[in-house]
Amino acid sequence: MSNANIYTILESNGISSEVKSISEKILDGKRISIEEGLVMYEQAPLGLLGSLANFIREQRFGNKTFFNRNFHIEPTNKCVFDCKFCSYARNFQPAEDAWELSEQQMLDMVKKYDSIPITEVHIVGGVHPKMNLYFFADLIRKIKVLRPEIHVKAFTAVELEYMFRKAKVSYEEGLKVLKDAGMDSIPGGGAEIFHERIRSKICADKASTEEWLGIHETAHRLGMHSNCTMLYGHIENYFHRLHHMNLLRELQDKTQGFNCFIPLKFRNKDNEMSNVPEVSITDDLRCYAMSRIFMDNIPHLKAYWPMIGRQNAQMLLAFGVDDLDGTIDDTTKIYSMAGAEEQNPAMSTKDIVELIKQVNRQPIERDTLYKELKDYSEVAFEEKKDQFIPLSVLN
Ligand code: V47
Ligand code: SF4
Repeated sequence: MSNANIYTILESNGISSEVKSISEKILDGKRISIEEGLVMYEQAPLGLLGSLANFIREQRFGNKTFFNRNFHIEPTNKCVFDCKFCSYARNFQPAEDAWELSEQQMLDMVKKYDSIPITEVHIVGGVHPKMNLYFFADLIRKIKVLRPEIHVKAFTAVELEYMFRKAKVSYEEGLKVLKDAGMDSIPGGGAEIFHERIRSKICADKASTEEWLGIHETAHRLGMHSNCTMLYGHIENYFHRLHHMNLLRELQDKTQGFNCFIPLKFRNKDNEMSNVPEVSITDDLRCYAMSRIFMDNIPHLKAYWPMIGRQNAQMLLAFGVDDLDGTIDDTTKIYSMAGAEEQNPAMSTKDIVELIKQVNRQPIERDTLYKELKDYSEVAFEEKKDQFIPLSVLN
C-alpha cells in the first residue's frame, strides 16, 4: 500500500498550487472570484471539481434530493422573437406544428388533473401579441378558482417584459396585476447568456440583460421568488459563464429572491445554430460542479431531466445537484423539439423516487418554494398506483 494522500494524488495529476489554494478557500466556505473561477474551470481535474461541489451540496442538504409533482402549460409556440438557438418557436405563418391554445383549452388541461396531487403548474411559451397581460391575468385567476392550492409559476422575464411594454405599465404595476390574479413565482428562463458579445449573437431582439435582471429584482422586492437559468455549451466560453453567474450572484446578494439555479445545456436539433456541436458530458459535469461552487448564495442547483436526460441527471447528483424538477407528465415540447433524448418527458412519482434511490440519495417531495412535503425513503409503491398517465394534450 502506498501512503498517498489526496494532495499527492492531485500533485501527480499536475495540479497547480493555485488550484490547491482556491480549493482550500472553497472548503473553508469562502466565495471565489471570477478570476479564481476561471482557474478552476480551466485547470482543476473533473474529480476535484466534483468532490468540491458534492462537499458543498452535502453540507447543505446531506443526501436529500428534491423533486416536485407538476405539469406545464405552453400556451403557444408562436413567437415574435428570433432566438437563434430556439427549435420551438414558429412565426405567424400557418404551420402544422404551430399551436395557440385558447383559455378554455388551458383550463381543460388544469381540470384533467382534478384528482391528481400535483402542487405546481409551470406556464411558459412563445411571445404572442394577442396573449397579453390581461389575458394571462384572467387565465391565472380562473386556474386558481379550479385549484386554489396550486402554485402558479409563470412566464419568463422575456414574456413579462414584452407583456408589460405592450400594456404600457411598469414592471412593478405589471407584476402586481399578475400577483393579484394569483401568480406565485417566476421561472428562470430567458436568461441565456448575459454577456453582450454573446447575447447580441444568439438572442439580440428580446429582453436585455438589464431588463431580465430588473424584472426579477422587482419581483423579489414584491415578495415573489424566482429561479434563474444559464444556457451553456454553444458559442460562449468559461468567462462568459462566470460573468453570467456573477450577475445573478450579485442580485441574489441584494434580494435573496432566487430559489434555484438551472444550467440548461444547448441542444442543437432543428435550429439556426445546428452547426454548433453539443458539448460533451464531461463539460456538463464541469459546468454543474462550477455552478454549485460559484453560486454560494443560491440555495438549490437543479438538473432539469427532460433536457439533460435521466441517467445524466442521476450522475449530476454527485456533482453538486440537489434537485431534479418534476414529474412533468409530457406537457412540455421545448426540449424534445431541440433534440433531447426524452421525446415524451413524463415520470410517475414512483419513477422519479426510484431514479433518486438508485443512486443512494434520499427522495424528498418539495413544493415550488422548497418546503419539504414528504420523505419517500421508506415508501413502497404498489404497481400501477400513483401513476401519471401522460395526457399528451398538445399532440
Ligand atoms: O429560456 C430554448 C432554453 C429555456 C433551447 O424555472 C434551450 O424551474 C437548450 O427556462 N437548447 C426555457 N435550451 C425553459 C426554462 C426552464 C425549464 C425548466 C425549469 C425552469 C424553472 C425553467 O429553455 C429558454 C432557453 O434558455 N432553451 N431552446 C435549446 N435549443
Ligand atoms: Fe421565443 Fe423563447 Fe424561442 Fe426566444 S427562446 S424564440 S423568446 S420561444
